[in-house]
Amino acid sequence: MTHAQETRVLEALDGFMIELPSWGFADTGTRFGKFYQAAAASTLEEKLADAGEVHRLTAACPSVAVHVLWDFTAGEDPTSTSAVAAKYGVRIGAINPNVFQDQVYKLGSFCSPDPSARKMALDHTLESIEIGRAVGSTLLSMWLADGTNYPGQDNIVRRKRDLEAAFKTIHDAMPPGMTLLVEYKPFEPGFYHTDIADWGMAYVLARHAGPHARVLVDTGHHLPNANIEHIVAYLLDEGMLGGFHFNDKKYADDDLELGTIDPYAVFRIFNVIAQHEFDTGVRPEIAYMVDQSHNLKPKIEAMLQTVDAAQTLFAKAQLVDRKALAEHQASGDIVMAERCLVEAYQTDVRPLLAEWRRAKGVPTDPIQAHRESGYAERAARDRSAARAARGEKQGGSYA
Ligand code: PSV
Ligand code: MN
Repeated sequence: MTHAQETRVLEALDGFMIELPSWGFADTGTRFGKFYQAAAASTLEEKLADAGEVHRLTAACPSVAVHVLWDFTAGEDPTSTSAVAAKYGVRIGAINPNVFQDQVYKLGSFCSPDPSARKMALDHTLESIEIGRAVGSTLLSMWLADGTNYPGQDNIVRRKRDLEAAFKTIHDAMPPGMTLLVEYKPFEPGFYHTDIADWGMAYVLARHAGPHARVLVDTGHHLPNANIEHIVAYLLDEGMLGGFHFNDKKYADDDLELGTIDPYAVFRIFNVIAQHEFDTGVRPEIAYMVDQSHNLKPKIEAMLQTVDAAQTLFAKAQLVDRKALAEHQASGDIVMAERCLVEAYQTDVRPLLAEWRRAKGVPTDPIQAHRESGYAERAARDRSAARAARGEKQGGSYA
């Protein structure tokens, strides 16, 4: 590796910050059951503490995405949350309104045929914007569970138009500097159609909403074999890529740690981002966020695995010889063009990542350092006691 390549990787890592999801530190499960961990976070403070631990060990995760209904108590002053976050060395990132949990949303939120459901979703989202304003957040992440389960269940175009109108109102209610991120998903819980099924629909809705709306790509929200980097390249070229929700999947929205199943696919996504930066000379503004729930692994370790995978694959993508690649592409030398990608992907960047971590004053092996710190054991002990004091259900033992 040349000195110039090393410098490029180290600088790229400096600009590659990854937001953690508060919900990734809590006990979650599948619809078949939940396996409790004594160290899992229950309160927002515990979630922020865990996120702070990940940031302390990586220097790469300074912000935390929050889910309004899961994290905030109605009537509570949200600004106190910023202070709690600061206590743990992090800040509040994307605000995620929750318009899918209440009984009223049985037929949808903004797309529901029931005007009271549409109103409740809008009111909640407008309140979420106020929370975002209070905590200084610059991102409003919208994912809807809206969809239908049977052909003929509802009028798809009526739903689209109601959604467009809602997003326009939401967009215009945002304070300056806030971006609306529109997330898509082709399935679940709607199994016939979802109202924002793919990036094209998210793009159209974001465009209709106004200039401060972008598309959010959740890597788990695609049908099998979708070419995600192609989608990312298009959105980047259109100036419409807002951010990512990182996770990996074998089948559907499995919420596995990034790169556990298909690391080359993640590399290819980072490759198109690096290519865009090379072509335009501008580093695109992208909100890199994790969206995972860890049902079996210890949550902090799972998060550390994702951060490590993201940094490793991001670093590799910086090593593609873009000049040679352009020449091979122009001359139609497919084999050599592909080799440019594969060689970068196969380069061992671990020593360089270790160098970056040493320069930041963080451990070169964050998982090992976390295990040695005793944090998990302390959290298990203290949180079990706290849950017992609150009369809440106890989790199982910390594995
Ligand atoms: C939905 O599957 C999703 O990806 C959305 O981003 C939600 O906010 C998140 O998961 C948590 O349920
Ligand atoms: Mn998501």
